[in-house]
Amino acid sequence: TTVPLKRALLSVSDKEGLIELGQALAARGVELLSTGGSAKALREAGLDVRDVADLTGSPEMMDGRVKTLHPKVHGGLLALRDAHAGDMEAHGIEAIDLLVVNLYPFEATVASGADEASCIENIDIGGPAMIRAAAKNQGWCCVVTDPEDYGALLAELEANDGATTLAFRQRQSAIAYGRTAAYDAAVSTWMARFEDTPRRVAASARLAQPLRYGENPHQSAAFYTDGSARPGVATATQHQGKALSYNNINDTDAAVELVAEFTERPAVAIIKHANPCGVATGETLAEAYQRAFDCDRTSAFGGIVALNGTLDAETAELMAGIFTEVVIAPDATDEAKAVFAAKKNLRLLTTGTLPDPAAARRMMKQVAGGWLVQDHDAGHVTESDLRVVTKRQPTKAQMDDMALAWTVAKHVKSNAIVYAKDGATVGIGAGQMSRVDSSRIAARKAQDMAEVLGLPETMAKGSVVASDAFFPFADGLLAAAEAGAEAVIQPGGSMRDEEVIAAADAAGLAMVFTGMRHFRH
Ligand code: 93A
Repeated sequence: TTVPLKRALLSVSDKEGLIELGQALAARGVELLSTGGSAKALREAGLDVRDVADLTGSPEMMDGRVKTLHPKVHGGLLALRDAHAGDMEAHGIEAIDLLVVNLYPFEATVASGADEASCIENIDIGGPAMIRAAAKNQGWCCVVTDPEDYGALLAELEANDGATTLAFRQRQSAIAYGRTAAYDAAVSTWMARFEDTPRRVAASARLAQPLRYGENPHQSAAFYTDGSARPGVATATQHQGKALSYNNINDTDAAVELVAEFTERPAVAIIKHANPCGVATGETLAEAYQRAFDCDRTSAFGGIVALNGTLDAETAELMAGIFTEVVIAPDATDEAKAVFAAKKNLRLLTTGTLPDPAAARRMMKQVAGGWLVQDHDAGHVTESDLRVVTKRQPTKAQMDDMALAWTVAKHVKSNAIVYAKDGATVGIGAGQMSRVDSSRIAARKAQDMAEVLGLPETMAKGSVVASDAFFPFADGLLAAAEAGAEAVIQPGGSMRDEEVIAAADAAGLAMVFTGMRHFRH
């Protein structure tokens, strides 16, 4: 089952490590076959190379669209050296024992924002065809699709006297089919970009980082990126601190996606266990941070903080005062970085810009035996979508606070209840099985923080409240009114809307309906 390596075909777009590989193979007496650019690079390094066009007797044509699509190439890759010996002899086919191919950079071309013609030209046809052929013929042929595996290949040859073992070829075949599958998934996803229904799942996942463990230490885990250029946790630059954990990545994502919803004023979101425990806007980021922190100082301990603007020294000083796991911002000043430098365990990440919350993308959730796929919740209501349903009209300040509370509620696990006042959340209730419990928890938080801050009455006094889905009964609403809320924003649409509106009127509340729900589970 070991096959001595006599002839190799090298055809690579990413030329990294090509020369060294060519030299090492040549030193073992391997005959090198190669295509246009790869052959040129090898020749320039002084290596003896045979052009594929010379093997096939057919020149590269159509701007390279057809260069290796030929029976002499595919026969050489696919032939069973014993069973097909007759055919090989009859058609003058020479066995190819090793295929080294990496593909036209389709994903990178799409990510660079190139025009459609360039994207299409970067769909590799000959490369995947050869990869699949060589990978199928694993009994005889070895395939390598990633420069990162060149070292392993050379070690294999070294260990086996210039031959490859079946075990190695099987491993390489699995990698190879993984690569062509991901490649075709990326092409399919791109081609489906005009479709509005999520029919196909992007499977162009790339291992970004093995993680020490998953949600818990007994679960192994890894982080995969989808190759998209979306600014955020997957593409951020880490400036200091140890590697992010599974939970850190999950929370950091929640933080940056939430804060990106705020573009008009400096804003800060603090996340714990994927839920916000404080979100605030302010004149400055420092003010926004302080107010977000004051929403729930207890939970903010060990939290993840996202900012919508450049982290400055003043804000960094405030954050350095308590234990914070991760800070993520579009950028950070040198002074801010200097403040954090002393905090070895704090991770600082910058994203360059903020992600666009309105950008279309798909979300996937795995269930046993399958995946649920849906559009990302880019739902957004503007003031003109809102319907005032109570006798009392909300004030301008209440409208602003309701907009904030509603936006935050979209990022809180259901059932979500969010109290807000003067541009900051003052109580958040998340993830309860009953809405009235979420309401009570949020109210309780507002009360507790008032005590911590030494205020005479609850932080929710004179606040507004947002509910991510309708109040099915008046009880949740009345609990909010009792807690101090004076205006309510909610989707509406309950069978008992009339009863709920009457209760709001009786309690002297202003209430608006959004007509849109923001479940998040
Ligand atoms: O245009 S192709 O789809 N047609 C082919 O016949 C073909 N053969 C190899 N692309 C083809 N390739 C690709 O060319 C390889 O996958 C590799 O990415 C690239 C190497 O070209 P060069 O050696 O000219 O730089």
